[in-house]
Amino acid sequence: MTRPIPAIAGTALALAFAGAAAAATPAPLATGTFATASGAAAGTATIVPQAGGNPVLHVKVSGLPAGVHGVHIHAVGQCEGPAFTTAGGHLNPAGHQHGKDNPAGMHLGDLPNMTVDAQGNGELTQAMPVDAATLRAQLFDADGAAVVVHAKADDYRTDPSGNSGDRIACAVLKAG
Ligand SMILES: [Cu+2]
Ligand SMILES: [Zn+2]
Repeated sequence: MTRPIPAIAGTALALAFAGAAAAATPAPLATGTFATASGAAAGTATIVPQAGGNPVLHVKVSGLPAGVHGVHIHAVGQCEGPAFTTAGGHLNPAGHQHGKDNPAGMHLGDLPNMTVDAQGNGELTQAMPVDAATLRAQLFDADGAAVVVHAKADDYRTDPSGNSGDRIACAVLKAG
């Protein structure tokens, strides 16, 4: 009866490796795929939980106009082009005004501007100001949530949307 012992040890080792892999790359809290006003695929939004810290949002876009663009989490998970007004206003459970530079700000959904390069590519990484459980509850309420990219830069101050102009890409956030 020597065979079961190495078999059990091997299983334990495999589980240990699986656990380490899971800790290194946790399952996303939320994911979404951007579409432009004309319906073209334009990249992804992912929110990933962090060990010992708040979740981090990562936006990666392609095929968008070069320049500096406002990006926000909006309060409704509906992206009906071309205007994407169905996504509602900024995610704002605390009833604040818009923008980190606004004395009465900011919205939970407010994010830094994203620069899109001459090839149409842009990336944004931002730690969220709340923990995973709080964010999950706010994103996945009855009407969901979406990430929106705007035509112009967000001035971080002007209510309700930082003068960031038209909505040019939108991604409905889905759990996991
Ligand atoms: Cu917005
Ligand atoms: Zn806002």
